[in-house]
Amino acid sequence: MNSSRSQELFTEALRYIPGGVNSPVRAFRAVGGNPFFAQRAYGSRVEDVDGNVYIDYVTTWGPSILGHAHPAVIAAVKAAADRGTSFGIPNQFEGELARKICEWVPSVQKVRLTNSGTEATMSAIRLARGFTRRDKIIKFDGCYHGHVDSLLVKAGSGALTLGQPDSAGIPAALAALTLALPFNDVEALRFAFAQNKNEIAAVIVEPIPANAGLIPPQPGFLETLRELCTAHGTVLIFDEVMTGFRLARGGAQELLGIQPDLSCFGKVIGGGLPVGAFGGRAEIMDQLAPLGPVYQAGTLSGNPLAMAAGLAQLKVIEEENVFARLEQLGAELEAETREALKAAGLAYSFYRYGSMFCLFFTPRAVRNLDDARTADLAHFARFFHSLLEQGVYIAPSQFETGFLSAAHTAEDLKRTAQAVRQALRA
Ligand code: HOZ
Repeated sequence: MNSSRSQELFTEALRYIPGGVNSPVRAFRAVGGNPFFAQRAYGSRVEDVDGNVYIDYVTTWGPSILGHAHPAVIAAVKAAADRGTSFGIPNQFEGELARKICEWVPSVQKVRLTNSGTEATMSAIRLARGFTRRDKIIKFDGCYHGHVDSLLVKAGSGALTLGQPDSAGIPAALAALTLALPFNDVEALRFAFAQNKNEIAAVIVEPIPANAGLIPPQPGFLETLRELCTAHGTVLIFDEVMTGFRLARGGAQELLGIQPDLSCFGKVIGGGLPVGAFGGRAEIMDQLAPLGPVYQAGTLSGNPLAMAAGLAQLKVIEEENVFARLEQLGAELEAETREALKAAGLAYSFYRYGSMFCLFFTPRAVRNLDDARTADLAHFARFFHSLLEQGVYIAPSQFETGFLSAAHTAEDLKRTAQAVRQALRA
């Protein structure tokens, strides 16, 4: 496989960009080698600058739920761009997307749009602190909520991939306000609430953690969390940046039947353009400026291009019954992967919700970060490179989730299954 142009571009990028990338997990550090550089992407495929074409299971880390460059999304962006790329003045698209979010996610009565998931979680935490007038927050080991100071404690995703779940540069005094607990551990949760009575402003959680692989919540865990938050006047924040508008109309909270007080979104609602959103109970959201004392802002928030792309994508999801198609594709991929594991004599753990999936290179049932960390990372790295050689691209980290799009075909899945069988022997 020729990668000479990618190598040239990476060498050049290294001179001007730290590590040559604008987000660390892209750097291939966990799997070895250098990243390829994308030239274009369409449907289920991404093509690199050397002309290699891959079946893509990263899908720009989740946003491209319809596949890359879906005609409806591209047309909407072009039409919006013709009218101006940014106004810094309210525009009609913002209201339309806000209404859609509130309609699809019943726990969200009001919503504010941001430029990224990180901005959404950062703002939701500030809002919860302002609303409760408390300082401490609880998060869970391995959950990743963007690169927010107070949330980069035992974080997942790129931070975990590089073995740095706690970032340098975060004042100890700030980190001390974040209590990090093991996911799925009801006793630890009860203990933390009992030890910090009237002090916990918020609990933030990925209801289905998808940034340390994909970890299923155990029955009763999120239910107990909901009860404790209600009993203690603590704001429950679901980070649905990954799962929102992907697992169901109402995201993981619909699937699991639990309503948070606030939710954070991103990815799918921007159709591949920079976007984020946080929303929830009106009495909490109304604490935001200009109505209330909690400040939050953004020059490009509600950007017309991002809004138009997101609206176009949601429209197609609605009209084309996309969740049903994704479930069918996901079930097929799961069946093929389980067959391949059996053929290879490997008892590795595989988890899937709709179009999100993860193969953990460990036979252990994965319920929390410690379980995820038992994965054989060297075997994962060999698997990754074998797949890449065979034209299949998955995230270059064991601690990320795979995504299917509606553009993936039965033929794609068949080719992928063959590649997986071979890669498992690597
Ligand atoms: N898991 C990250 C998004 N939720 C990957 C994207 C990145 O860090 O660049």
